[in-house]
Amino acid sequence: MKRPILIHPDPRLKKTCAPVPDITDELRALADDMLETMYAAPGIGLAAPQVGVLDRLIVLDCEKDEAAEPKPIAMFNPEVIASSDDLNTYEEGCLSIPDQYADVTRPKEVTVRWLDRDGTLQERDFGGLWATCVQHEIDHLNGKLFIDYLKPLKRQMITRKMQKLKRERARA
Ligand code: K1U
Ligand code: ZN
Repeated sequence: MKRPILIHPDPRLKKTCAPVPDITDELRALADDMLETMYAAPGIGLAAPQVGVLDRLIVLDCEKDEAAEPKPIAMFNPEVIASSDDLNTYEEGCLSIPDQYADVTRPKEVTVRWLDRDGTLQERDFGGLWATCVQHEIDHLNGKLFIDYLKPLKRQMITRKMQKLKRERARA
């Protein structure tokens, strides 16, 4: 089931999410809903707070080749356990901040540890767009948006645009 995506500003997007104590069928169903919502948007990642659930769960699929098999990953309680000193700048977007893009600089490579949908501990190195996206999604779990990396004036400008968009959507 596709779920509505919250649009910034929303207090739920600023909260720190709670670790998941164990992986229940309800959480597996939420991960499936989030993947469906992400693919439909379309997007390459989604975090639970973006659908109003304050649990530490993210999904992502950064496979760029449309002819390739999809590569969905659901991560419960994801943690960056190592980051490269090398940095990479990418023009990021966010499904909670539609049609706004800005350069964000982050570690180029990261090692992430998480629980998969069976409750098995996984650890993997990510580079390229996967590294950018997984860091963006983990930021969501800590109440941080990509616009928080921007200068205050640019962030304010984007926030005002989103307030206007929300007013227009409420009237439609
Ligand atoms: O978390 C989100 O809001 C999803 C976001 C993830 C993301 C994008 C770019 C850099 C870092 C993280 C998106 O998916 S925005 C949409 C997007 O980037 C995209 C959509 C369709 C095809 C390819 C990319
Ligand atoms: Zn986002």
